[in-house]
Amino acid sequence: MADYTQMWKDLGLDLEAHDQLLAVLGQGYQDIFLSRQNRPEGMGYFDFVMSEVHGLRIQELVDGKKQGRKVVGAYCVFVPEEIVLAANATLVGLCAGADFAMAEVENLLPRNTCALIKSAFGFKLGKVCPYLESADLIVGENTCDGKKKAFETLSTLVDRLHVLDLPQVKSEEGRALLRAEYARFIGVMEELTGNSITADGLKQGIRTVNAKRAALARLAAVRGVEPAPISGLDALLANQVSFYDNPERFTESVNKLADELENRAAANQGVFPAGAPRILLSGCPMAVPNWKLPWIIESAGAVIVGEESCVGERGLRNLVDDSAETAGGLLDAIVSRYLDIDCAVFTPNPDRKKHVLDMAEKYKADGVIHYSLNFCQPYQLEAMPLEKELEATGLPVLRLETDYSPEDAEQLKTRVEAFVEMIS
Ligand code: BJ8
Repeated sequence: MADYTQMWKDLGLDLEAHDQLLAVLGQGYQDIFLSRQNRPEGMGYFDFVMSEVHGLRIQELVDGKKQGRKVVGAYCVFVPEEIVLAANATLVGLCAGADFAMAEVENLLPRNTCALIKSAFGFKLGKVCPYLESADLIVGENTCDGKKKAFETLSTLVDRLHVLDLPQVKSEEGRALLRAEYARFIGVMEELTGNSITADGLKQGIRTVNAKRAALARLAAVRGVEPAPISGLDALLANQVSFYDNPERFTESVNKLADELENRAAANQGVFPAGAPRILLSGCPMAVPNWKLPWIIESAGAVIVGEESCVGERGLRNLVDDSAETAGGLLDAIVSRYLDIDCAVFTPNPDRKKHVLDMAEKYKADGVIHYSLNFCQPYQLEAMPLEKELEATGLPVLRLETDYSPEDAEQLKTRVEAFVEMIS
C-alpha cells in the first residue's frame, strides 16, 4: 500500500490507533483468507480492495469530495443508495465488526449494548475509521431501540446526522411513513449536494443499484450447486465489500467472479469436498472484520451456502422497478422494494421465516445456524420461534449468541463442531 499518512492525518484520524487497527485487520485477513487454498481467481479483486480499504478507496472518496461529490455514511440497508446516487453523491456503509476503544464507549453506552452499535461508537471515539471521517452526512435510522437511542448520543459526536424514522409495521400507514421519510431524505440530499433529484437521476441510480444486486444474486445462486464452488467466507467478503466499493466497478468484478464460479460449478469443482455439510447462516448482519463465526463453521468442515442477513440475501433481495417515468412513481417503486426487507424490527415479521425456508431449500442446506449478537433483542427474540418452526420441518438448527471478542471462540467451536457432526 502506498503511503497515505498525510491523507489520514488530514481526515483527523489518530494515526497510532489507526495503525493498530490496520495491523489487526491485516493479520486477521492473512489468517482467514489469504492462507486458504483453492479460492476462485476472481477473489483477487476483493483481496486487492481489502488491502486498499483504508487507502486507494479513501483516496477516491477524498478526490471526489474535491470535485464536489459528497460522501454519505449509513448503518442500515434501509438507506436507499438509489437516492444518494441520484444526488450525485456516494454512499458508504459504516457498520463495523471489531471492538475498539471500548473503555471510552462504555462511558457513553451501557455495557449491555450490542457489539455492532458499540463498535460504531468505538470507531468514532478512537478516530480510526476514514469512511466515517470522510462522510459529509451520516444517516441513522429508528430501527431497534439500541440504535434509536444510540443515534441521539451519536448526534453529539458527528457534525451532521440525519435520522430516518422507519416504520415497524408493514401496513398502509407504514408504507406512507416510509414514503414520507424517503421524500424528506431527498430534500436533505438536495440541500447537501446542491443537486436536484430528477426522474432521470433516480432512474440511473436505480439501474446502478439493480445491476449491483443482480450481480450479487448471480453469485448467491451458484452457491446452490453441490459441491459449492465458493466458500461462505469468500462470498461474505464480496457482500461486505459491496458497502464500500464503487458500485459500477464492484458489479463488473462480481459478474466476473460469477462467470468463473458458473464454470467451476459446470466442471463439478467444489471449494470443499463433495458431501461437506451445507449450512445456511441466518441472523444479524456481519460487518468487516467480523469473520469469527463463519471461520469457525468452515474450519469445522462445513460450507456456508447462504447468508439470511443484511450483509447477504436480506440486503440484496428484490430489484426496484424502474419503469415509472416520474420522480414520484420511481419513489413509490423504491418504497415498495425497501418495505419488503424483513428486518427483525418489524412486527409481525412472517416473511423472514418464509425466506429462511426458501433459502434452505434453494441452497440445499443441511442445517441452519442462527446468529445473534449478544443483547440484540429483535434477532434473539425471533430466533426462538424460528428455531421451533424450522425444526418442525425437519431442518436442524443451532442457535448461537456471540459478540466480536475472541473470548468465546473455543466454546463456539465446540458447539459448531458437534452440530456439523450431527448433520453430517
Ligand atoms: S435492516 S438488521 S441493517 S436494522 S444487531 S443494531 S438490530 S441490536 S443491525 Fe440492522 Fe437495518 Fe435491520 Fe438490517 Fe440493533 Fe440487533 Fe444491534 Fe442490529
